[in-house]
Amino acid sequence: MTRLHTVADRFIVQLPPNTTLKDCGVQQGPGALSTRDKGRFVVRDLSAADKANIEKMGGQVFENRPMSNPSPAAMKRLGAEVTGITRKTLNTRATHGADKLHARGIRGQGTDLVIVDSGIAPHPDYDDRIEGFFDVFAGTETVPRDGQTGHGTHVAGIGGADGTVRGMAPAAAILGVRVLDDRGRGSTASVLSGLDKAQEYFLARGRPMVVNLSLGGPAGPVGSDPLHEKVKALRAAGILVVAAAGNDGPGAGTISSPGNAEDAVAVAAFDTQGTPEQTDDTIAPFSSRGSARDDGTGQTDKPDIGANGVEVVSTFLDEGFAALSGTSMAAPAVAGAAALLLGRAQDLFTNGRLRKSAVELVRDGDIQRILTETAFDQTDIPKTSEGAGNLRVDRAEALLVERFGRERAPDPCLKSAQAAGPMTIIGALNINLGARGRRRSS
Ligand SMILES: [Ca+2]
Ligand SMILES: [Ca+2]
Repeated sequence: MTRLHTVADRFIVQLPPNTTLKDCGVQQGPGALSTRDKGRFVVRDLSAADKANIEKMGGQVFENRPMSNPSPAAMKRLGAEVTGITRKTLNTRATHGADKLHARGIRGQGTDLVIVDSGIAPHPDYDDRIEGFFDVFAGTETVPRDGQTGHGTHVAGIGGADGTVRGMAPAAAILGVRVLDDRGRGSTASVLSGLDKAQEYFLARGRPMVVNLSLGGPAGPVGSDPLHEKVKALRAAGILVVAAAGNDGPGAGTISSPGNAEDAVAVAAFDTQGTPEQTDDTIAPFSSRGSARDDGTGQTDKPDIGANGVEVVSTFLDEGFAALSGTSMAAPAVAGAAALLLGRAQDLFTNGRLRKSAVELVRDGDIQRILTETAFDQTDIPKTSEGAGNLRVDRAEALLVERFGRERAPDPCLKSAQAAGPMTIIGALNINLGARGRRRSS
């Protein structure tokens, strides 16, 4: 087993184009943790001389920082049974307008929702829709599982459960990528490996994709964070990345990485106050805040948007349920909403009724703009707390169609040429694992 979560004495190297470690005078040896270099990132031990050589050749050396789910102290587990819990945020779907889209058959079908987290425990509310599960520590596909925290299981349910709990995108395929260990610990390197895997899934499956990152670590200066570049690369490929803002509020400048990445959609946590209207919602005190002044950490325009993040009921370990609080719970509401929009967009596009494909809408920043422009903005809550405001996916869908819809189908020849464009299937992975495989064989 590799030890990607171990951060001491490990470095992340970004090599210059067409350059190997050997070219930089660094010998491959037992210190190499990963030769994964799709993003030209390599993780390994380095001596001071190695570092100097790499930098001399035009490469960059970054620290491998600890990453985890936002502080569990700000998350409350209220119970393992959904029955008997009359939680105020059972209505996450309704308050964000997802119910209206579900009623019209817009349920995220045809999209992939990737939960990059502590794992996903099998659960009857989404079991048969986990279409892939990769463990970066094992370096391989495995059966779906979660660590002791149950964190990823809870996050997955908010995004895509369809049972006792119904998530935002109940028909999206769920892909699990485990980047935090049994105790919820990971590193920049494990998250980078997880994002590499998401990109592999994207290329293999050729479907619109949203990646949810309900995790983070301390934010450093923008140029010192390889996660920022990785997120940018995913966006450029047409993959939307949604990240928790962090649970380090209410102080200013507390957005964590990778939520502070320019190309990530950073999500703040709202408290619904137990009512379906968003007019009385407040920002949770723990929700990380951006900063009004540019401090070099990319926090001036963060967070981007907010969603329910207090006492959110979702799936949990042992096929149970729990109510948890955190920006970790708000992020998958936005990720699921994005899956609804992307599924809708791709459906309209393939029928010649939309001018852009789902991938183009992500790549060009349109999905993010549509989500933020339609968010419910409370004038008395500052942008550094709520970003553009509270998620309203029903209004976002309307704006999507208004802005990019077309009256008539285009010339069929042109349409097929466009459809063959940006999403090309270049390979296939063995991705049918776990419950899906079991069900098929039973
Ligand atoms: Ca409310
Ligand atoms: Ca506001």
